[in-house]
Amino acid sequence: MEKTFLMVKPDAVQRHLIGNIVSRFEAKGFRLVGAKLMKISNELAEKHYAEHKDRPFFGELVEFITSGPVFAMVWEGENVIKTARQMMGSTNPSDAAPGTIRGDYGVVVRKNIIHGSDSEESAAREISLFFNEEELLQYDRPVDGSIY
Ligand code: DAT
Ligand code: MG
Repeated sequence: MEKTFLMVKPDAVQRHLIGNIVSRFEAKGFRLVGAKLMKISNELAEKHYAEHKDRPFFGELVEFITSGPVFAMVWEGENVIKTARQMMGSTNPSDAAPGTIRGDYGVVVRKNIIHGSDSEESAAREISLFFNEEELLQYDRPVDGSIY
């Protein structure tokens, strides 16, 4: 089953949005297979955002993502990578549709509430950066028979 890496960013942890965000993916029918509240080191932040290292906002981005606790998660489900990106909304909350997470809660691009992997390759890379294999669970849910 496809997996993606999602992370509630420090702004949204401070704003008590962890539960709301987790609820959306639970209600959708995706399965949570790993989660932890953690403080990201500078080294991990630079690896996670390596594709942006030459962008003018890279320093600010690393400073923000390391500024306080984040809630890191792995979710599983059919087409979860693409669907989670749609549920998050556009990168800039001012372009994000109402009903999406960024559209409902974000105002500016620097504090856009949530991260989500954008491809199978980035999902595999990001999951292995943030989680050990023992931290990812496999379990059955009777409700899956009503989702699939
Ligand atoms: P996404 O998080 O939607 O995958 P991205 O990978 O292009 O977006 O950028 C990573 C993060 O960097 C994004 O969530 C917020 C920040 N960011 C992107 N563009 C920015 C900009 N022009 N100014 C400041 N921060 C920006
Ligand atoms: Mg991205």
